[in-house]
Amino acid sequence: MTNRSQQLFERAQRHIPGGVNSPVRAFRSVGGSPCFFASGNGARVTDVDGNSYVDYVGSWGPLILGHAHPAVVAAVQEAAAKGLSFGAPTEMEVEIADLLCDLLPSLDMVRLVSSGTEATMSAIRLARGFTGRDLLIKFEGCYHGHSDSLLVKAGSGMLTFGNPSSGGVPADLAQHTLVLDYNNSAQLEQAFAEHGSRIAAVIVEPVVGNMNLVAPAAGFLQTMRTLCTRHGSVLIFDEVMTGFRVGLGCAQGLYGITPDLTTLGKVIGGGMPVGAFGGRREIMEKIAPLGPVYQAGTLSGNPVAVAAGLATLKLIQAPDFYAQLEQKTKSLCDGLASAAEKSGVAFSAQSIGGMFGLYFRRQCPQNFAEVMECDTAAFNRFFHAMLDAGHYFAPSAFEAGFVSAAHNKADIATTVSAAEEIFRTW
Ligand code: KE4
Repeated sequence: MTNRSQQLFERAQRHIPGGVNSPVRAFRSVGGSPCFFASGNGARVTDVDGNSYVDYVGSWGPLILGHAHPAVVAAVQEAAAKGLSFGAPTEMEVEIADLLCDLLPSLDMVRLVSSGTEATMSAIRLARGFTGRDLLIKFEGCYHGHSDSLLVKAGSGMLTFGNPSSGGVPADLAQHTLVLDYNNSAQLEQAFAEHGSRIAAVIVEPVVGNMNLVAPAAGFLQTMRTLCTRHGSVLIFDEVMTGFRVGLGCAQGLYGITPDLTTLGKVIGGGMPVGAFGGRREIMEKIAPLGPVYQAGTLSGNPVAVAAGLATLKLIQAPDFYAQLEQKTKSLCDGLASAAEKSGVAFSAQSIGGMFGLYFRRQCPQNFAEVMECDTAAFNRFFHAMLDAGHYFAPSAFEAGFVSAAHNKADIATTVSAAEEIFRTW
């Protein structure tokens, strides 16, 4: 007897490619068919069959306050009742721009868009327009959304330019992107030695969340900063995931590195579609209508979405917000790691702020090659066993997980004891 999620998935596949509106939701890397969720409340989600789960995905990061936070819902309802969209400036857009520039010293100016992809796509075009250069450096395992210049995989040789990693991306566009190894400072220095005067920008996840969680090695981000400054290239911190997730100052505050441009998303929309890019005034003034770099959006700065973002950004400024979030996330990781150790399972875990990585590998991976050594079959087995026990983790071994302010000690404890049970019979 198929359950309602499975019935809906069957039906969804008739008119939606893969039955989903974003590929990772399809459970293809973990197997099985996806849960269709009916509602969320705080740390929990409930699927259409009435099964409840402690949620460690949080819509891939936005729900740092948990599901349906009353203040966020009320702000959305109040804004919606005044009209859903105007295609004209509104006061709340000024309020959120001022707040973002207050919270992030590197932001002199900021432009709102509707997704992280739009933010990074626009930031790259802006960096190219500002420098008059074409070349872009990204790092293998980092994901910055699905614009063409970023769907590129490493070329054949260590420093050869990229090839498309997706259908539909022109090879001669991919040729302008150089894909390097994350945490390899020597390789980055070599790339600048060879191409420095042609490099428009380096874009990086300052803490990677898209090959599972990988932390920056000591000196890696500083090397990037030094090289970009020396060669007049734009350093873009893609903080769509880390922004207000790893701390109130984002990753740039945590590591003390000032990027030239920052991209944001997820948390700044509180679950509604908001992205942003911003940075140094002399760069941002190149954006239309001030400058020659075009960028636009019908729903950019949408008042209902911005209302959710503003409500979220206000609540994360509460005293101890991040200290408590960090403590809960760390206790989840420590609990899972000790559960695995008790049963001799090759497992490691780490957290930075409110995001975490789980690895079926004895040590936390420090680069893409080490991530690829993780036992994904073991992860997939863990994923489904935890799902059956009522704990929803990211349906891929190559994604970070997220804890919210709504998770309490009891939630973390039940998750850890469920894992203990599973590892006991591993
Ligand atoms: P969106 O276009 O999905 O809003 O943002 C793209 C993006 C940009 N930069 C970073 C660092 C990101 O993590 C993302 C999106 N993250 C994925 C999770 N791995 C979103 C989930 C999905 O693709 O459905």
